[in-house]
Amino acid sequence: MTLRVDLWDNEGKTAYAEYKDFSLGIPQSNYELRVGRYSGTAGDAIRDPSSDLVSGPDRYDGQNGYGFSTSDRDNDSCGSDCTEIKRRLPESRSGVYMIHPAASRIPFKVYCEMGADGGWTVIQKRTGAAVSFEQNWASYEHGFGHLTWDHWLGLNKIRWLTQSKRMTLRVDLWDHERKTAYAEYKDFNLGIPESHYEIHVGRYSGTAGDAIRDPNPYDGQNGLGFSTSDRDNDNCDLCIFEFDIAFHKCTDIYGGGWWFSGCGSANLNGPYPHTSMKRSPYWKTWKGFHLLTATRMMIKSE
Ligand SMILES: [Ca+2]
Repeated sequence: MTLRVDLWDNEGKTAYAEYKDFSLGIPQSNYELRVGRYSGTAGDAIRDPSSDLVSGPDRYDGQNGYGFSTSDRDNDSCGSDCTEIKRRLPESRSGVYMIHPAASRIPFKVYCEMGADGGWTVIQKRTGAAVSFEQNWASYEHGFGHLTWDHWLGLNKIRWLTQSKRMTLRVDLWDHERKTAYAEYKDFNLGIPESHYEIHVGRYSGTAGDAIRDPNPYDGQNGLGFSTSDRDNDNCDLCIFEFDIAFHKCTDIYGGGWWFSGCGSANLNGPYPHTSMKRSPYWKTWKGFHLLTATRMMIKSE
């Protein structure tokens, strides 16, 4: 079937949109909408190819593939986080979704990792050097990168998410031999902007080691504020690197932006490639300072 949509405005002007291969899904899929190739004069509203930029417009307007909703049957993709969307719509697949946490004034887009254990909201992902994580405070606060691959969601959005619900943080790590390890923390949340979004994590479980809550005060990072090259909130006043290089800002040696102490057992936002003067992404309790080739941080509500 071809679908034709005719529209008239209050000046009698008209426009149309035509879609090839129009069909509806089975009732159990809530009659989800499927359309193919577009032509017309009204624009392709149903398949709106909105970008996957983290810092792009805060909207996701595509409707292709969605079920039908009425006031008494909510099948839209909006939830307060990925966990809620997955619970409500168990068939949901991994991808970009619009969410609206209670603490946030506006809805925004996130990447949802939909697994057998529920829906996870991705807050950080790295697979290579294409997206630079050498960014300033404003970028780390509002987010950067591409939702469908490498990105940082943004301290303000992570805070809204953790303010609204009790969250578990999961950190996934990969090394150059494609070995993998993980760390999970209960009760993950970020403090207010005035506290520089200080990180708080609870009980640890996993295989990568508890790098964030290292008992050594120079290595432990729990309770510390976030630092970037232009905002020094770390616990390093005079630190020594490899016996002879003195520095007072952790980002000078470790790069990126992180909840540095002095400077700490983890930083997943360090620069690639490995040959640079700065340290690459590391999780000391798993691989020491050896380069991690890929990392992902994501959160799930209880
Ligand atoms: Ca410092």
